[in-house]
Amino acid sequence: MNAPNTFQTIPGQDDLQQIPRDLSFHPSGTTDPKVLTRAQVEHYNQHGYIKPLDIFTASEADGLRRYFDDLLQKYVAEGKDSYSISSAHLRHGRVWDVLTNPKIVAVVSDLLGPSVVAWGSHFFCKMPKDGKTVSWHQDASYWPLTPSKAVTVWLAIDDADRGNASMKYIPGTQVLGHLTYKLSETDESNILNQTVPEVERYGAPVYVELKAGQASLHSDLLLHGSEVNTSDRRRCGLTLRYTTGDVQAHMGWHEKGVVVSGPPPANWGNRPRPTEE
Ligand SMILES: O=C(O)CCC(=O)C(=O)O
Repeated sequence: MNAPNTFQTIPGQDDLQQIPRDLSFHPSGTTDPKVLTRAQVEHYNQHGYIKPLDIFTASEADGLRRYFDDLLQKYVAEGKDSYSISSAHLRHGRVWDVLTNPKIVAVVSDLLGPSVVAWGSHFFCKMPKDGKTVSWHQDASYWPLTPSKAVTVWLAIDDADRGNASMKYIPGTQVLGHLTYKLSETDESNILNQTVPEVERYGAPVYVELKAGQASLHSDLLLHGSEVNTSDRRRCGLTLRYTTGDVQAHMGWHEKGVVVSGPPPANWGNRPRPTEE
């Protein structure tokens, strides 16, 4: 039987609650990073994120944006919306290439160590004035993975700034464990379905302003979200997700895996590059 190439973006609450998960922060133990500085590794451990990272040149970023424009047009023509392109590396060779890009893998390996599995790719594309938010949440809360050792590289496809609803983080919240959340209210117009309330008690937000081709990186336990895009400019980011080979994936999520560093772990799949661009 062929491995699946689509997955539910938001697993059911009941399914998640049945999985015993260790949702505690695992700091990076790297003392001798190859591409990051020690200060960046330390910043990740203390604050839960690193930004900005220069990944693609302006002309490479331009090529990627044009690729995404075409891809989005195809999805929209099929009646899908600008947040629907998820697990894209299982269907689109060009996204698989970005997920396995050596420059990005080197950054992630500096934090996670020698065994790294790439397993997620989802475009969060905020169209101008589309009214959608991403409410404050922790990624690990949604994922059937244990222990919580995943990091996200958020690659800017468009320039992202406060004006067009860049992401925002609450620094240091990755060490607080699994925070209490409520299911989001309809009027939040949340792209996901959980909201951590009253986040002011955890500190002030930091806004993740990036040029197209730059990236930020955050822990799966860091509180983050983004507001409504009230501008006339699109704000698209490609989220790329990575974890270590010892992490157990439930609900069949091991089938999303692409081994990008180290020997293939027995508990993960290793998906080849799709032929479709
Ligand atoms: O792009 C956004 O606005 C939110 C992205 C997000 O929640 C994530 O990277 O996990």
